[in-house]
Amino acid sequence: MDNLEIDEDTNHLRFDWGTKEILALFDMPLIDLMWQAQNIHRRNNKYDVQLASLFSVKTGGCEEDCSYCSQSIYSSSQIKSHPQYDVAAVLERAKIAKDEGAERFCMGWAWREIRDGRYFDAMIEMVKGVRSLDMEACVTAGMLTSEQANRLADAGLTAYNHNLDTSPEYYKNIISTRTYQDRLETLERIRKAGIDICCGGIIGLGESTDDRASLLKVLSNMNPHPESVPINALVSIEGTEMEDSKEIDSIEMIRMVAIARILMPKSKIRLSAGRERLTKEAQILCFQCGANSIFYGDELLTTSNPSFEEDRQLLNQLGMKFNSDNESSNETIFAK
Ligand code: SAM
Ligand code: DTB
Ligand code: SF4
Repeated sequence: MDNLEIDEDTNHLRFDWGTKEILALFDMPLIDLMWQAQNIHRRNNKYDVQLASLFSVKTGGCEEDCSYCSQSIYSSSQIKSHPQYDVAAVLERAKIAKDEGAERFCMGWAWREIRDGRYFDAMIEMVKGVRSLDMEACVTAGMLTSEQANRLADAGLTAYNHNLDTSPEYYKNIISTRTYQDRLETLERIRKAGIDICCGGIIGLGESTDDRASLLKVLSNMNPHPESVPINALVSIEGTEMEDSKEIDSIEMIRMVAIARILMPKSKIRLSAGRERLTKEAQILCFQCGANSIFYGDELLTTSNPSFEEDRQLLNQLGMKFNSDNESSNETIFAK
């Protein structure tokens, strides 16, 4: 890919995608759609993949009622809940993730919102510690105030993950303890503080194609686009309201990734939850038409993910570089 010309001109990025146009993409024959997405991907990005490691700093006991989530107090899922880990334990995990080859360390808290005090102070120390390991730091911990966003920015936080999950229209069917507007307001505070936005959604919640198009419209009408866009497939967890949901077909994941790539040419599109259910071939098609980031590590928050070894083997087979800013370390890690 060394001779690849990356398009530095961002003026062509669009922030006015309309629902009809997006629905037309959903109606396109898959092969044509993939061709279009691949072209856009090639013009705008190197063919590499960002490895992001995820660690649950505080698990369970969340006051929100997200119907897919095992960490909600409204679910009866049998998970290993634990209070917030201390700073040293989290940084030890970050170091392991770095040694395994991760570029970004994402930390999750099962909170409706961050409260000020010793837990928030510890979060700030974790962010500083991860940054001093020369890794990108991402936090996901629910709603936050402008002051908190500014403190996180001062600590060097790279990105804040705050998903919209689904369309504004379908949202109330999934969550009743907060509104879409609450979510948008937190996203605005993150942006104003100068922190990158990581914002995406879930497919497989029983939503329609219109809902998927509507979610992608909200994301692609943000200016600037979210720097990263996680696309999750529902992992139906026993004890949640969604435990009996039907698994999505991998083709729906490929289509969602391809359309996200067309609408947001330069964002990192992250293949997130549900990747364990995708065959190698389905993942390859996702990479081909635009996915350029994965969660890397044996666990997500309360569910499993492909192992480091499996992912290393897959990336090796594909000859795919990872962590573009850190190319010199690739060979060492690939050789393991
Ligand atoms: N509490 C914070 C929040 O909701 O923003 C942070 C953690 S929360 C678990 C992060 C995201 O993970 C959710 O917004 C949702 O998109 C995704 N997620 C949670 N459970 C999932 C599941 N069972 N399947 C797929 N995605 C899931
Ligand atoms: C995101 O979009 N997906 C990740 C991360 N951001 C925090 C979380 C996936 C959670 C999957 C279900 C679980 O492990 O509990
Ligand atoms: Fe809480 Fe986040 Fe789970 Fe919703 S998705 S219940 S906010 S941890």
